[in-house]
Amino acid sequence: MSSPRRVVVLTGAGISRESGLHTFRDADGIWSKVRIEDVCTPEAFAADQAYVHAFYNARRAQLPEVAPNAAHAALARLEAAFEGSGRELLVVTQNIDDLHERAGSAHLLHMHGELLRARCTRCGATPDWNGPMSVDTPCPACAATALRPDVVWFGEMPLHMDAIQGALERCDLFVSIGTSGTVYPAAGFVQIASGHARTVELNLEPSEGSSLFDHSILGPATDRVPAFVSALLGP
Ligand code: BJW
Repeated sequence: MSSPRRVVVLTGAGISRESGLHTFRDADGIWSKVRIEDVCTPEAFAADQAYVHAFYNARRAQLPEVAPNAAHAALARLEAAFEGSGRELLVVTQNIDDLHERAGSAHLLHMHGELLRARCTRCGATPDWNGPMSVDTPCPACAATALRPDVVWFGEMPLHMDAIQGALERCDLFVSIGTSGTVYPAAGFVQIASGHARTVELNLEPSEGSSLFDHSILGPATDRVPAFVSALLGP
């Protein structure tokens, strides 16, 4: 494998599955228990804030019970190995958990937001958030009771899109890990990178856009990601 200099890795819920967090669209996934339209749109939040807060409070409360796995650790190892070598790794995650940062990834963008952050719909503050949130919780910046989870719902613009677009246009290797390739704009990243970059998918099963990748490596992330990183770094 030739040595890439600028790598973009996109991760999805599959990378955190073996840490104990459910994916969305697998048979036992979140959307098998909760309706997307009840929790994952601005309209759902407007209709029943307490229900949406409860959904995210439960997921936030799960975070201390789970730990990064070997796949998260391998990506942090790759970033550390690139440090000072003139090579770059950017991890773009669709996940709102904090497992990449707990594994040690620092060059990381959360395009669908973060569970551990709130957003005030009145003043725009985005404070760190560790506990539960409710319709009565005051914003620490302006005291308005107008907080929501700082996550990206359907119909909303994902975060950091300019930085992500630029990195995709510059990269020479694009790797997609543990995502079904059903949600845009992330599902279209492979097409932005194709042509100038090698594209590789690491997933349990072929994703929706599998045929768009140069290579598809199937299997559990905790096995395939460390092996892929080791091959990339060489002996
Ligand atoms: C393993 C594994 C193991 C399991 N090892 N692998 C019609 C056509 C095209 C687009 C649209 C359309 N109508 C509307 C749209 C746009 C819409 C969209 O894409 N809809 C589709 C459903 C059709 N997108 C949006 O609205 C987005 N915004 C937007 O487009 O703004 C306009 C814009 C225009 C131009 C440029 C930029 C923007 C916003 C999308 C927001 C998504 N939000 C969520 C919730 C976030 C908060 C939360 O977590 O609650 O994000 S939905 C949910 O899906 C979450 C995820 O990040 C996202 C992707 O899911 P992911 O990660 O792929 O999980 P799964 O479960 O789907 O797949 C897991 C995979 O792992 C599977 O393949 C397994 O096999 C695998 N796996 N175990 C390795 N051990």
